[in-house]
Amino acid sequence: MVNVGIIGVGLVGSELLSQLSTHRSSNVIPKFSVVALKNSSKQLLSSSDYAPLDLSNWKVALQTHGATSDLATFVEYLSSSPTPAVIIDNTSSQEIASQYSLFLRKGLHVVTPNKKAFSGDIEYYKKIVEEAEKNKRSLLHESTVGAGLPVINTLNDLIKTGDKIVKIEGIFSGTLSYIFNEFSSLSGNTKRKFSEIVKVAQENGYTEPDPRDDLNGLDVARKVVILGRIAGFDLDLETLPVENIVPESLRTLPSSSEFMERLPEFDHHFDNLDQTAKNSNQVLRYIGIIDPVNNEKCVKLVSLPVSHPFASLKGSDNIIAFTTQRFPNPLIIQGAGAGAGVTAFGIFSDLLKIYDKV
Ligand code: NHO
Repeated sequence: MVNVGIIGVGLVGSELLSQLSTHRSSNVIPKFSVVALKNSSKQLLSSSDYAPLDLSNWKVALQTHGATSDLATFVEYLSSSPTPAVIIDNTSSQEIASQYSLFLRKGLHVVTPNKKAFSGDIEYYKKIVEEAEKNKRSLLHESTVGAGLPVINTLNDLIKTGDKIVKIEGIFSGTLSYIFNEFSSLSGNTKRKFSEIVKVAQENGYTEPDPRDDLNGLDVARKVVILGRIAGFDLDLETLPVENIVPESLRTLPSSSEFMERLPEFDHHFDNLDQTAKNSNQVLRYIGIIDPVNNEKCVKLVSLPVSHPFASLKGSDNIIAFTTQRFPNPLIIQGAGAGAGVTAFGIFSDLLKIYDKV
Protein backbone atom coordinates (compact mmCIF):
# COMPACT_ATOMS: atom_id res chain seq x y z
CA MET A 1 0.00 0.00 0.00
CA VAL A 2 1.24 3.47 -0.88
CA ASN A 3 0.04 6.32 1.32
CA VAL A 4 -0.80 9.52 -0.52
CA GLY A 5 -0.93 13.11 0.67
CA ILE A 6 -2.40 15.70 -1.69
CA ILE A 7 -1.61 19.41 -1.58
CA GLY A 8 -4.07 21.41 -3.72
CA VAL A 9 -7.60 20.20 -4.28
CA GLY A 10 -8.82 22.61 -6.98
CA LEU A 11 -9.76 21.62 -10.51
CA VAL A 12 -7.04 18.99 -11.02
CA GLY A 13 -6.84 17.83 -7.38
CA SER A 14 -10.61 17.20 -7.20
CA GLU A 15 -10.56 15.23 -10.43
CA LEU A 16 -7.61 13.17 -9.18
CA LEU A 17 -9.50 12.35 -5.98
CA SER A 18 -12.46 11.22 -8.04
CA GLN A 19 -10.23 8.97 -10.21
CA LEU A 20 -8.49 7.54 -7.12
CA SER A 21 -11.82 6.90 -5.45
CA THR A 22 -13.15 4.97 -8.48
CA HIS A 23 -9.89 3.01 -8.65
CA ARG A 24 -10.08 2.11 -4.97
CA SER A 25 -13.64 0.83 -5.20
CA SER A 26 -12.94 -1.23 -8.33
CA ASN A 27 -9.78 -2.98 -7.07
CA VAL A 28 -9.90 -5.99 -4.74
CA ILE A 29 -6.53 -5.01 -3.27
CA PRO A 30 -6.31 -1.22 -3.16
CA LYS A 31 -2.94 0.17 -4.17
CA PHE A 32 -3.27 3.68 -2.76
CA SER A 33 -4.64 5.18 0.38
CA VAL A 34 -5.25 8.93 0.47
CA VAL A 35 -4.39 9.80 4.06
CA ALA A 36 -3.88 13.57 3.93
CA LEU A 37 -5.41 16.50 2.05
CA LYS A 38 -4.51 20.16 2.06
CA ASN A 39 -5.48 23.40 0.37
CA SER A 40 -4.28 26.94 1.07
CA SER A 41 -6.33 27.33 4.24
CA LYS A 42 -7.10 23.88 5.68
CA GLN A 43 -5.70 20.38 5.99
CA LEU A 44 -7.10 17.01 6.93
CA LEU A 45 -5.00 14.11 8.19
CA SER A 46 -6.33 10.59 8.68
CA SER A 47 -7.33 10.34 12.32
CA SER A 48 -6.17 6.83 13.05
CA ASP A 49 -3.21 4.80 11.91
CA TYR A 50 -3.07 6.02 8.30
CA ALA A 51 -6.57 4.68 7.54
CA PRO A 52 -7.84 5.99 4.18
CA LEU A 53 -9.89 9.18 4.26
CA ASP A 54 -13.51 8.89 3.14
CA LEU A 55 -13.26 10.24 -0.41
CA SER A 56 -17.03 10.38 -0.92
CA ASN A 57 -17.21 13.29 1.47
CA TRP A 58 -13.79 14.95 1.42
CA LYS A 59 -14.93 18.49 0.61
CA VAL A 60 -17.24 18.77 3.61
CA ALA A 61 -14.75 16.94 5.86
CA LEU A 62 -11.90 19.28 4.86
CA GLN A 63 -14.09 22.33 5.37
CA THR A 64 -15.68 21.33 8.67
CA HIS A 65 -13.07 19.12 10.37
CA GLY A 66 -9.92 20.43 8.72
CA ALA A 67 -7.22 22.02 10.87
CA THR A 68 -5.46 25.22 9.87
CA SER A 69 -3.09 24.55 6.98
CA ASP A 70 0.42 23.84 8.22
CA LEU A 71 2.95 22.35 5.83
CA ALA A 72 5.43 21.18 8.48
CA THR A 73 2.82 19.02 10.28
CA PHE A 74 1.57 17.69 6.95
CA VAL A 75 5.05 16.62 5.84
CA GLU A 76 5.95 15.17 9.24
CA TYR A 77 2.77 13.08 9.24
CA LEU A 78 3.43 11.66 5.75
CA SER A 79 7.10 11.01 6.32
CA SER A 80 6.29 8.96 9.44
CA SER A 81 4.14 6.61 7.33
CA PRO A 82 4.99 2.94 7.93
CA THR A 83 4.56 2.24 4.20
CA PRO A 84 5.97 4.21 1.22
CA ALA A 85 4.40 7.64 0.93
CA VAL A 86 3.90 10.09 -1.93
CA ILE A 87 3.23 13.79 -1.76
CA ILE A 88 1.29 15.18 -4.73
CA ASP A 89 1.55 18.90 -5.38
CA ASN A 90 -1.55 20.00 -7.31
CA THR A 91 -0.94 23.69 -6.77
CA SER A 92 0.85 26.18 -8.97
CA SER A 93 2.61 27.51 -5.88
CA GLN A 94 6.30 28.45 -5.92
CA GLU A 95 6.27 28.14 -2.12
CA ILE A 96 5.32 24.44 -2.32
CA ALA A 97 7.64 23.78 -5.28
CA SER A 98 10.57 25.12 -3.27
CA GLN A 99 9.93 22.42 -0.63
CA TYR A 100 10.44 19.39 -2.92
CA SER A 101 14.02 19.14 -1.76
CA LEU A 102 12.79 18.78 1.82
CA PHE A 103 10.06 16.29 0.83
CA LEU A 104 12.63 14.08 -0.88
CA ARG A 105 15.07 14.26 2.01
CA LYS A 106 12.21 13.25 4.32
CA GLY A 107 11.84 10.08 2.25
CA LEU A 108 8.73 11.08 0.32
CA HIS A 109 8.17 10.45 -3.38
CA VAL A 110 6.95 13.54 -5.25
CA VAL A 111 4.42 13.72 -8.10
CA THR A 112 3.20 16.99 -9.58
CA PRO A 113 1.65 18.85 -12.52
CA ASN A 114 3.19 22.10 -11.14
CA LYS A 115 5.74 23.44 -13.65
CA LYS A 116 7.54 25.85 -11.28
CA ALA A 117 10.34 23.64 -9.93
CA PHE A 118 11.23 22.22 -13.34
CA SER A 119 11.24 25.49 -15.28
CA GLY A 120 12.49 27.90 -12.60
CA ASP A 121 15.96 28.33 -11.12
CA ILE A 122 18.21 25.77 -12.82
CA GLU A 123 20.38 25.17 -9.75
CA TYR A 124 17.31 24.23 -7.72
CA TYR A 125 16.14 21.96 -10.55
CA LYS A 126 19.48 20.15 -10.61
CA LYS A 127 19.47 19.89 -6.83
CA ILE A 128 16.07 18.16 -6.63
CA VAL A 129 16.91 15.76 -9.46
CA GLU A 130 20.09 14.85 -7.57
CA GLU A 131 18.25 14.66 -4.26
CA ALA A 132 15.72 12.20 -5.73
CA GLU A 133 18.48 10.00 -7.05
CA LYS A 134 20.52 10.13 -3.84
CA ASN A 135 17.52 9.29 -1.66
CA LYS A 136 16.20 6.69 -4.14
CA ARG A 137 12.88 8.49 -4.38
CA SER A 138 10.77 9.26 -7.46
CA LEU A 139 10.25 12.82 -8.64
CA LEU A 140 7.67 12.52 -11.42
CA HIS A 141 5.95 15.29 -13.35
CA GLU A 142 4.48 13.79 -16.52
CA SER A 143 1.52 16.18 -16.54
CA THR A 144 3.67 19.33 -16.60
CA VAL A 145 3.89 18.92 -20.41
CA GLY A 146 1.03 17.73 -22.62
CA ALA A 147 -1.18 16.94 -19.59
CA GLY A 148 -1.55 13.12 -19.56
CA LEU A 149 0.20 12.44 -22.87
CA PRO A 150 3.31 10.28 -22.35
CA VAL A 151 5.74 13.04 -23.35
CA ILE A 152 8.21 13.19 -20.45
CA ASN A 153 8.28 9.43 -20.00
CA THR A 154 9.08 8.98 -23.70
CA LEU A 155 11.79 11.64 -23.67
CA ASN A 156 13.35 10.14 -20.54
CA ASP A 157 13.39 6.70 -22.17
CA LEU A 158 15.01 8.10 -25.33
CA ILE A 159 17.72 9.86 -23.33
CA LYS A 160 18.37 7.04 -20.87
CA THR A 161 18.79 4.51 -23.67
CA GLY A 162 21.41 6.69 -25.35
CA ASP A 163 19.45 8.15 -28.25
CA LYS A 164 20.55 11.59 -29.52
CA ILE A 165 18.03 14.38 -29.78
CA VAL A 166 18.08 16.08 -33.18
CA LYS A 167 14.97 18.21 -32.66
CA ILE A 168 11.96 18.55 -30.37
CA GLU A 169 9.09 20.52 -31.78
CA GLY A 170 5.50 20.83 -30.67
CA ILE A 171 2.25 22.57 -30.01
CA PHE A 172 2.32 22.56 -26.23
CA SER A 173 -0.59 24.78 -25.26
CA GLY A 174 -4.14 23.46 -25.41
CA THR A 175 -5.44 27.02 -25.43
CA LEU A 176 -3.22 28.27 -28.25
CA SER A 177 -3.83 25.05 -30.15
CA TYR A 178 -7.59 25.68 -29.99
CA ILE A 179 -7.28 29.36 -30.94
CA PHE A 180 -5.11 28.79 -34.03
CA ASN A 181 -6.85 25.58 -35.14
CA GLU A 182 -10.08 27.61 -35.20
CA PHE A 183 -8.60 30.82 -36.60
CA SER A 184 -6.17 29.64 -39.22
CA SER A 185 -7.19 26.81 -41.51
CA LEU A 186 -7.49 26.36 -45.24
CA SER A 187 -10.81 24.50 -44.98
CA GLY A 188 -14.01 26.26 -46.03
CA ASN A 189 -15.08 27.27 -42.48
CA THR A 190 -16.73 30.66 -42.19
CA LYS A 191 -13.93 32.97 -41.14
CA ARG A 192 -14.22 34.20 -37.57
CA LYS A 193 -12.33 37.10 -36.05
CA PHE A 194 -9.35 36.35 -33.80
CA SER A 195 -10.94 38.23 -30.88
CA GLU A 196 -14.20 36.25 -31.23
CA ILE A 197 -12.30 32.96 -31.01
CA VAL A 198 -10.37 34.12 -27.94
CA LYS A 199 -13.71 35.14 -26.37
CA VAL A 200 -15.27 31.72 -27.00
CA ALA A 201 -12.12 30.05 -25.63
CA GLN A 202 -12.38 32.18 -22.50
CA GLU A 203 -16.11 31.52 -22.07
CA ASN A 204 -15.55 27.76 -22.39
CA GLY A 205 -12.85 27.87 -19.71
CA TYR A 206 -10.01 26.89 -22.11
CA THR A 207 -7.94 29.98 -21.33
CA GLU A 208 -6.44 31.17 -18.09
CA PRO A 209 -8.77 33.67 -16.36
CA ASP A 210 -6.79 36.37 -18.19
CA PRO A 211 -6.17 35.10 -21.77
CA ARG A 212 -3.01 37.21 -21.94
CA ASP A 213 -1.43 34.54 -19.69
CA ASP A 214 -1.84 32.10 -22.59
CA LEU A 215 -1.11 34.51 -25.44
CA ASN A 216 2.14 35.77 -23.88
CA GLY A 217 3.74 32.35 -24.51
CA LEU A 218 5.08 31.93 -20.98
CA ASP A 219 3.24 28.65 -20.32
CA VAL A 220 4.65 27.19 -23.55
CA ALA A 221 8.09 28.52 -22.65
CA ARG A 222 7.96 26.71 -19.29
CA LYS A 223 7.13 23.45 -21.10
CA VAL A 224 10.00 23.94 -23.57
CA VAL A 225 12.41 24.62 -20.69
CA ILE A 226 11.24 21.44 -18.93
CA LEU A 227 11.78 19.25 -22.01
CA GLY A 228 15.05 20.97 -22.90
CA ARG A 229 16.49 20.31 -19.45
CA ILE A 230 15.53 16.62 -19.60
CA ALA A 231 17.25 16.47 -22.99
CA GLY A 232 20.40 17.88 -21.40
CA PHE A 233 20.23 21.57 -22.38
CA ASP A 234 20.45 24.14 -19.59
CA LEU A 235 17.50 26.20 -20.80
CA ASP A 236 16.48 29.22 -18.80
CA LEU A 237 13.11 30.98 -18.79
CA GLU A 238 14.86 34.35 -18.54
CA THR A 239 16.86 33.92 -21.74
CA LEU A 240 14.65 31.72 -23.94
CA PRO A 241 13.30 33.80 -26.86
CA VAL A 242 9.51 33.88 -26.47
CA GLU A 243 7.14 35.55 -28.92
CA ASN A 244 4.46 37.36 -26.95
CA ILE A 245 1.47 37.70 -29.29
CA VAL A 246 -0.44 40.05 -26.99
CA PRO A 247 -0.48 43.38 -28.89
CA GLU A 248 2.01 45.67 -27.16
CA SER A 249 -0.44 48.41 -26.20
CA LEU A 250 -2.76 45.86 -24.51
CA ARG A 251 -0.09 44.28 -22.31
CA THR A 252 -0.32 46.75 -19.47
CA LEU A 253 -4.11 47.09 -19.33
CA PRO A 254 -5.11 46.51 -15.72
CA SER A 255 -7.89 43.96 -16.26
CA SER A 256 -8.72 40.98 -18.40
CA SER A 257 -12.11 42.52 -19.31
CA GLU A 258 -10.44 45.69 -20.65
CA PHE A 259 -8.09 43.51 -22.67
CA MET A 260 -10.98 41.55 -24.17
CA GLU A 261 -12.87 44.77 -24.95
CA ARG A 262 -9.93 46.19 -26.91
CA LEU A 263 -8.69 43.01 -28.61
CA PRO A 264 -11.01 43.52 -31.66
CA GLU A 265 -8.92 46.62 -32.54
CA PHE A 266 -6.19 44.13 -33.52
CA ASP A 267 -8.29 41.70 -35.55
CA HIS A 268 -6.92 43.22 -38.77
CA HIS A 269 -3.35 42.51 -37.53
CA PHE A 270 -4.11 38.80 -37.04
CA ASP A 271 -6.10 38.70 -40.31
CA ASN A 272 -3.05 40.06 -42.14
CA LEU A 273 -0.79 37.41 -40.60
CA ASP A 274 -3.27 34.69 -41.56
CA GLN A 275 -3.70 36.01 -45.10
CA THR A 276 0.07 36.14 -45.64
CA ALA A 277 0.30 32.51 -44.53
CA LYS A 278 -2.65 31.51 -46.73
CA ASN A 279 -1.07 33.15 -49.78
CA SER A 280 1.61 30.45 -49.57
CA ASN A 281 -0.87 27.68 -48.73
CA GLN A 282 0.17 27.76 -45.07
CA VAL A 283 -1.50 28.06 -41.66
CA LEU A 284 -0.48 29.79 -38.43
CA ARG A 285 0.56 27.70 -35.44
CA TYR A 286 2.14 28.64 -32.09
CA ILE A 287 5.02 26.25 -31.45
CA GLY A 288 7.97 25.51 -29.22
CA ILE A 289 11.27 24.36 -30.73
CA ILE A 290 14.42 22.78 -29.35
CA ASP A 291 16.77 22.37 -32.29
CA PRO A 292 20.36 21.86 -31.11
CA VAL A 293 21.61 21.16 -34.63
CA ASN A 294 20.61 24.62 -35.86
CA ASN A 295 21.09 26.12 -32.41
CA GLU A 296 17.50 27.28 -32.19
CA LYS A 297 15.54 27.07 -28.94
CA CYS A 298 12.49 29.27 -28.82
CA VAL A 299 8.74 29.72 -28.68
CA LYS A 300 7.05 31.49 -31.58
CA LEU A 301 4.17 31.90 -34.01
CA VAL A 302 5.02 30.33 -37.37
CA SER A 303 3.32 29.51 -40.64
CA LEU A 304 3.43 25.87 -41.66
CA PRO A 305 2.48 24.15 -44.91
CA VAL A 306 -0.86 22.32 -44.80
CA SER A 307 0.97 19.04 -45.29
CA HIS A 308 2.78 19.53 -41.94
CA PRO A 309 1.45 17.22 -39.16
CA PHE A 310 0.86 20.27 -36.92
CA ALA A 311 -1.44 21.89 -39.48
CA SER A 312 -4.24 19.34 -39.18
CA LEU A 313 -4.55 19.36 -35.39
CA LYS A 314 -8.09 19.44 -33.92
CA GLY A 315 -9.65 21.20 -30.93
CA SER A 316 -7.24 21.82 -28.07
CA ASP A 317 -4.99 18.84 -28.87
CA ASN A 318 -1.24 18.95 -28.30
CA ILE A 319 1.32 17.42 -30.62
CA ILE A 320 4.99 16.75 -29.89
CA ALA A 321 7.49 15.48 -32.44
CA PHE A 322 10.81 13.99 -31.31
CA THR A 323 13.37 13.70 -34.12
CA THR A 324 16.30 11.65 -32.91
CA GLN A 325 19.16 9.56 -34.24
CA ARG A 326 16.93 6.47 -33.97
CA PHE A 327 13.80 8.27 -35.16
CA PRO A 328 14.87 10.35 -38.17
CA ASN A 329 11.19 10.35 -39.12
CA PRO A 330 9.92 11.85 -35.90
CA LEU A 331 8.26 9.94 -33.13
CA ILE A 332 4.99 11.85 -32.75
CA ILE A 333 2.75 12.02 -29.70
CA GLN A 334 -0.63 13.63 -30.21
CA GLY A 335 -3.91 13.94 -28.33
CA ALA A 336 -5.83 15.89 -25.70
CA GLY A 337 -3.28 18.05 -23.94
CA ALA A 338 -5.42 20.14 -21.63
CA GLY A 339 -8.18 19.70 -19.09
CA ALA A 340 -8.53 18.30 -15.59
CA GLY A 341 -9.42 14.72 -16.67
CA VAL A 342 -6.29 14.12 -18.72
CA THR A 343 -4.04 16.07 -16.36
CA ALA A 344 -5.21 13.95 -13.41
CA PHE A 345 -4.68 10.84 -15.55
CA GLY A 346 -1.03 11.89 -16.02
CA ILE A 347 -0.62 12.25 -12.24
CA PHE A 348 -2.33 8.91 -11.63
CA SER A 349 -0.06 7.15 -14.14
CA ASP A 350 2.98 8.57 -12.29
CA LEU A 351 1.54 7.18 -9.04
CA LEU A 352 1.17 3.75 -10.61
CA LYS A 353 4.85 3.85 -11.63
CA ILE A 354 5.79 4.49 -8.00
CA TYR A 355 3.56 1.64 -6.81
CA ASP A 356 5.25 -0.73 -9.27
CA LYS A 357 8.70 0.35 -8.05
CA VAL A 358 8.34 0.27 -4.25
P1 NHO B 1 -6.66 25.43 -9.04
O1 NHO B 1 -8.03 24.96 -9.44
O2 NHO B 1 -6.41 26.88 -8.89
O3 NHO B 1 -6.33 24.70 -7.65
C1 NHO B 1 -5.17 25.00 -6.92
C2 NHO B 1 -5.30 24.37 -5.52
O4 NHO B 1 -4.07 24.59 -4.85
C3 NHO B 1 -6.37 24.97 -4.63
O5 NHO B 1 -6.97 23.95 -3.86
C4 NHO B 1 -5.59 25.92 -3.68
O6 NHO B 1 -6.21 26.09 -2.43
C5 NHO B 1 -4.32 25.12 -3.54
N1 NHO B 1 -3.14 25.90 -3.14
C6 NHO B 1 -2.58 26.97 -3.78
N2 NHO B 1 -1.49 27.41 -3.12
C7 NHO B 1 -1.34 26.58 -2.04
C8 NHO B 1 -0.41 26.51 -0.97
N3 NHO B 1 0.62 27.35 -0.88
N4 NHO B 1 -0.58 25.54 -0.03
C9 NHO B 1 -1.61 24.67 -0.13
N5 NHO B 1 -2.53 24.67 -1.12
C10 NHO B 1 -2.39 25.64 -2.05
O7 NHO B 1 -5.53 24.89 -10.06
P2 NHO B 1 -5.64 23.65 -11.08
O8 NHO B 1 -6.23 24.07 -12.35
O9 NHO B 1 -6.22 22.50 -10.35
O10 NHO B 1 -4.09 23.37 -11.40
C11 NHO B 1 -3.28 22.71 -10.47
C12 NHO B 1 -1.89 22.49 -11.05
O11 NHO B 1 -2.00 21.69 -12.23
C13 NHO B 1 -1.17 23.79 -11.49
O12 NHO B 1 0.20 23.68 -11.25
C14 NHO B 1 -1.42 23.84 -12.98
O13 NHO B 1 -0.45 24.56 -13.70
C15 NHO B 1 -1.35 22.35 -13.31
N6 NHO B 1 -2.03 22.01 -14.54
C16 NHO B 1 -3.35 22.27 -14.68
C17 NHO B 1 -3.97 22.02 -15.91
C18 NHO B 1 -5.46 22.23 -16.04
O14 NHO B 1 -6.10 21.71 -16.97
N7 NHO B 1 -6.10 22.96 -15.12
C19 NHO B 1 -3.17 21.53 -16.95
C20 NHO B 1 -1.82 21.22 -16.73
C21 NHO B 1 -1.26 21.47 -15.51
O15 NHO B 1 -3.58 20.13 -18.80
C22 NHO B 1 -3.70 21.40 -18.31
C23 NHO B 1 -3.05 22.44 -19.21
O16 NHO B 1 -1.90 22.37 -19.52
C24 NHO B 1 -3.86 23.58 -19.58
C25 NHO B 1 -3.00 24.71 -20.22
N8 NHO B 1 -3.57 25.98 -19.88
C26 NHO B 1 -2.95 24.57 -21.74
O17 NHO B 1 -2.23 23.71 -22.28
O18 NHO B 1 -3.64 25.40 -22.43
